[in-house]
Amino acid sequence: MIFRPLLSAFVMLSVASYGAHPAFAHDDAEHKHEGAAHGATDTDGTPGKPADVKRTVRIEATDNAFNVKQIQVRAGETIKFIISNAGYATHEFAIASRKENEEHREMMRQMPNMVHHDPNVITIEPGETKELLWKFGKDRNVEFSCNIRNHAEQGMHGVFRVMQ
Ligand SMILES: [Cu+2]
Repeated sequence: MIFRPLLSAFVMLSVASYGAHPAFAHDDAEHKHEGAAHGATDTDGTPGKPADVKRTVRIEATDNAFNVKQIQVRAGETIKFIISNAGYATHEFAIASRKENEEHREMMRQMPNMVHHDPNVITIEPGETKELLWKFGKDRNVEFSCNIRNHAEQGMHGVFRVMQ
C-alpha cells in the first residue's frame, strides 16, 4: 500500500524502542500484571519491527465501533495496522488476549485517567490516524478492542483468527 501518513516514521520509531513484552505494563507497580499473565511465552505476539512488515491493514474507528470485526493473520506474521478515527470521541486500538483486555478494561474503570505507554495500545484522537506494528504469536485467541469506558461493551472489539 502506498498510503503513508506523516506520522509513520515517528510511530515506528517509538514502537521499535519498546521492550519485547507486549502485555499491558503500567508504571503503577501494584497493577503490573504482565509477568503473571504470560510468563516467558508471549503467545499473543510482540511489537513488530518495521523491516518485517509484509502486510498493511487499515481500520476505521467510529463512535463506538471498528469497521472490521474479524481479521485473519498467520502466526509469526508482522502487520502494520493503520487506524483512523472518524468519530467524535477518543478511541483506543489495543491488541491482547481476551483475558488481558478484560483486565485492562477493569483497570481503566478504576483509573479512568490512566496514561498508556504500552507497545500493544495506541490512543487515537478524533481525526487522527496512527500506526501500530504487531507480530502475531501462536495464540489463536487474540482480540483487538477499544478499552475506553463502555466502548468494547458496545461492540468496539474484534478478533484475530491466527492461522498456524
Ligand atoms: Cu472507543
